[in-house]
Amino acid sequence: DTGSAAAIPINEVDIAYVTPVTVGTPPQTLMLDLDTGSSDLWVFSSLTPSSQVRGQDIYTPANSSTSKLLNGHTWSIRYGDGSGSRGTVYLDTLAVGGLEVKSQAVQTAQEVSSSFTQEQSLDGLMGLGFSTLNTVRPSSQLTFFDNARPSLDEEVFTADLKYHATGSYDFGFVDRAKYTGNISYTAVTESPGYWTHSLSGYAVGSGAFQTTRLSGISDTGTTLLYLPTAVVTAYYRQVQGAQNSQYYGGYVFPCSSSLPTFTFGIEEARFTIPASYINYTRISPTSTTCYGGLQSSSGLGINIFGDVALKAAFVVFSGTNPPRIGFAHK
Ligand code: 0ZP
Repeated sequence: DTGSAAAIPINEVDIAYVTPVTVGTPPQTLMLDLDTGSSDLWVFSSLTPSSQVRGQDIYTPANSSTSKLLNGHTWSIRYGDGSGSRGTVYLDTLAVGGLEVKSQAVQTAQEVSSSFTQEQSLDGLMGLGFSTLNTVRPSSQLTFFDNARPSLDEEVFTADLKYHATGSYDFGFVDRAKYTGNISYTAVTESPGYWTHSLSGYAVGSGAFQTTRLSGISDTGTTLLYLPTAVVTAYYRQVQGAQNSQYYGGYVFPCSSSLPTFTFGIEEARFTIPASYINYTRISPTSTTCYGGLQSSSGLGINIFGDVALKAAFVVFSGTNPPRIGFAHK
């Protein structure tokens, strides 16, 4: 089996991408953020207090003939950015782009943090990290990918995220039409449950490629690219007026400054992030100060290859044993 579904930016700066997912019988459609940095599938639901719901679509287990309460099970998650949610668990049929899993743990929110309430276009998350990260207690649950795996043509999913446009997630196949040349693979360590791998180095603009192993996680649920301070300072040294602003919580620069590209290595292959992706956004609609798409990872304790990097490539998450990740040009 295979599945293919859209990855739609939720705003004009690609802060996150959502994908239509159907839950239950008859199908209830929700727009979920497919997140390779976590492993919980949770949704706004009829159990979420109405004071915490502001325009999101919800899952109502009572309206699904295939829903079943997973008795005595609860979950609670906190993300890197401080947002969080918690609740109870149902088992139900879930489908993404035509690929169906019959007994998927669907974690129904009984409480969501205010940042979720404020994000109208995000109805929940679908974790695509390794199942070891799943927070359901007392027995942890499998991700959609792990549940679908036995029936997939190939043990893979791919992410084709696009700059200011709709891309796609595919399950069970690698679509030759979505990339050019070869796919460059590198080893993945799945502990503690992220898609952890290394970059073989980097270059700023037309500068020399610096060969150095940078370990981090490929995370579709993180908006920006977070790298070590030394790399980030080397980049912003090339940007007129750039400064690391305590006030804005990261590197900012005059929107009129010209930015270099940023190249990263996956083994022998090189991928270049266009300058436009790194000129992430204006601080406010009328400001002439812009916020960088490349930021320091020092506060996070981990390098994160987020959407700013991932959308520069076609990315293959391969669930083989051992797992690996592949990058191709597109
Ligand atoms: C984000 O990237 C935010 C966006 C965001 C956060 C902070 C500063 C930003 C500056 C400029 C632009 C974006 C920024 C994601 C986000 C997007 C859209 C709507 C949102 C509404 C509410 C909250 C976040 C929204 N967050 C990253 C993150 O936590 C990490 C980060 N922290 C960046 C600081 N900077 N991503 C998680 C998925 C998010 C959760 C998806 C919120 C959207 C909703 C995970 O992918 C991160 C992961 C790994 C961790 C080591 C970073 C994680 O927390 N996993 C949880 C498991 C627990 C491990 C068992």
